[in-house]
Amino acid sequence: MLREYDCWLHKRKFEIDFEIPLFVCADEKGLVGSQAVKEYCLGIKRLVGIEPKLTKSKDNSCNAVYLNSSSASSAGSARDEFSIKVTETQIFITSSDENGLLYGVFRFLSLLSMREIKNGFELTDAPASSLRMINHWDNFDGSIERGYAGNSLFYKDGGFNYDKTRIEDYARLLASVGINRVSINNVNVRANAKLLITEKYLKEAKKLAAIFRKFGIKLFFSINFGAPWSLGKLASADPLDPAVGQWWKKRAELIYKYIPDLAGFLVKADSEGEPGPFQYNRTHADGANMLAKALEPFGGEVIWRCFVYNCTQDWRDLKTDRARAAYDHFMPLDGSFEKNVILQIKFGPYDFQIREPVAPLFGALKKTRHVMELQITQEYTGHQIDLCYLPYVWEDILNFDTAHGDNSKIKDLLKPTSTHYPLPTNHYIEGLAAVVNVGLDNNWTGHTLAQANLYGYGRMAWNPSITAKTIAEEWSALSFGKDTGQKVSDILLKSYPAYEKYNAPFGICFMVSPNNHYGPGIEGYEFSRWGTYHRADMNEIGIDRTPSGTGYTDQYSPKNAALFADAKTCPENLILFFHRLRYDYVMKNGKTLLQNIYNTHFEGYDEVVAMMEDWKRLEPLLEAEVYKSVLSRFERQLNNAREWKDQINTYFFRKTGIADEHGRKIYF
Ligand code: GCW
Repeated sequence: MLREYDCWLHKRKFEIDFEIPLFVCADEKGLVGSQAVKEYCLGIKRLVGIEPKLTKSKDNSCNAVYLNSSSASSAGSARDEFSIKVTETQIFITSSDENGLLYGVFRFLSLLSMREIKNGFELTDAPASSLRMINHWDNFDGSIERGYAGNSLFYKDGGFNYDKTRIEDYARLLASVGINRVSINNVNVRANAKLLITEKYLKEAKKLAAIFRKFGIKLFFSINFGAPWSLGKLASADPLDPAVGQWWKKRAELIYKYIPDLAGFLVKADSEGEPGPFQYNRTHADGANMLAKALEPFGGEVIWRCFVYNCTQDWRDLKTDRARAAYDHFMPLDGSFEKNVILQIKFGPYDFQIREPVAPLFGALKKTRHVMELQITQEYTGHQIDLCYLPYVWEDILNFDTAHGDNSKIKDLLKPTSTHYPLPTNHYIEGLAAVVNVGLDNNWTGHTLAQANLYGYGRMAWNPSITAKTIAEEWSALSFGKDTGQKVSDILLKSYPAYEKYNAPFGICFMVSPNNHYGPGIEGYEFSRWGTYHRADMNEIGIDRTPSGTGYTDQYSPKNAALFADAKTCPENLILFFHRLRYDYVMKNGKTLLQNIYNTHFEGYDEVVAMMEDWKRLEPLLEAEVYKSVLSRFERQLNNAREWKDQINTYFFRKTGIADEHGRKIYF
């Protein structure tokens, strides 16, 4: 097995310059607590080459590492919190709950690996959010919707089929960065996946849940809202029909017999053709609440996605604005959801585009529990062929100030909940969910450097104030050692700006080739039903989303509404999301919009050339397999960047007839 498989939990690769006590004192009886102890021993063996010995000691008198998840000193501490304390002869990793101990152990191991553990080291840390979730879009036939790293880890040929060790390794990776929830099947619940909630598959799901459980991870199932009629043969799936509610209650009873700690259901309803409450003229609160009542007796939660929009728009319709949809549907329902309903809102109003504004529901929703959805799998960001380090843009998202009151940045709104069913009396964001980028490829993520995106997601969900730079340095040091790591980290940080520059310009979105979403397709969505138009003509491009246009800007707080509505104050990386502009519009650097489009596209391509050169210089420092596999991805990325650059530049040159002021080659 190649090293890439170990990701950031690498086997001994470089020297650890701290002397670790060889005894471990622990008396953990719980499932997760004893796993934490096991992980400690495995981790030390991995990093130092020696397996520590377990011992029990009543007092703290040994030269040892003490692991304790019922530490009195941290009573009253936050959920999942841990403390690490290092003295000359002893190490204490303590917490007040078992998950906290597991997270403390993993953090200690990574700090040790990064050579940051020394005598006197102390750290207390707790996550900023309660829900740190991974969404799988895995289908039962083994395929993964928008998956770019091989087939599903869980399914094959219509049912469960997995390598137990691999799942355990996966759960370890996730827990090591603080993930505590995983939805295991695609939100588009089709074919045999509809049967996941039947006995045949529940028996299997139970075994999978047992593997994740040890690592403090609970499962969600994606369910099909139409199940009462498609599976249960009822006349409808109308959420207000008592027979439908009853059907779900019975179903929940059955499910919880197999998995008593199932976290709940994840639901995509009335979205891109999936069934939902609109079919019965009911609201999304009616739909979500009906399911919530079925899960409530078991402590389950319903995560209800807000990705609801008209996907059969006529491109001739200039009034409907897809960007408005989530807010228009869900804002009026604020306060009408059950206590165990959590809305899951994509970070932007469209769909995981390279640059979108943060969705206006954040900060505005006051009485409804909610989380933010990100996409780690690189659907629109280069399919894990192109290098695109996503924490770079997540940092921007987390730093966005919703301007709804004080301390209203997304990262400030992320707060852990203290009880199982917190009352939604505030507008806090309870956590993050993200569509994952893993599959059966040996290195998990197709592009080895895309492992940084998975790592980074976990770290940011735990601590939204951490910077993309810090994460890049951590991940690179853990994966390549500190010195080589620094150089890899520099490449990661260059990758997002480069990708953004050769992609659709200035927040215009959706110039990607239709359906598969890799490479340019400048008018690919222009005359289709998906509601994502740029409406470029010979003079202008973009949608006017100000009050004189679709009025989308008014969904923001007054401060942001004004900021976005004025082209002069609107951030330029989003200017074409909000405004319809002439090509001769003069941007802040004194150049026209058109010239800026040309410039960024030439630059983006050149930056890929430069990243590839940087990578080539690392050859002597890297394992040959990693070096070669990443290099071959850079070669493909270069072709892609070239297509983007040339097609975009040619497109605008043909529309406008205005040449590049530097006379660079544009094809026409
Ligand atoms: O981005 C779009 C994808 C679909 C996906 C959908 C969603 C699971 O193209 O493949 O379906 O979003 O988020 O539901």
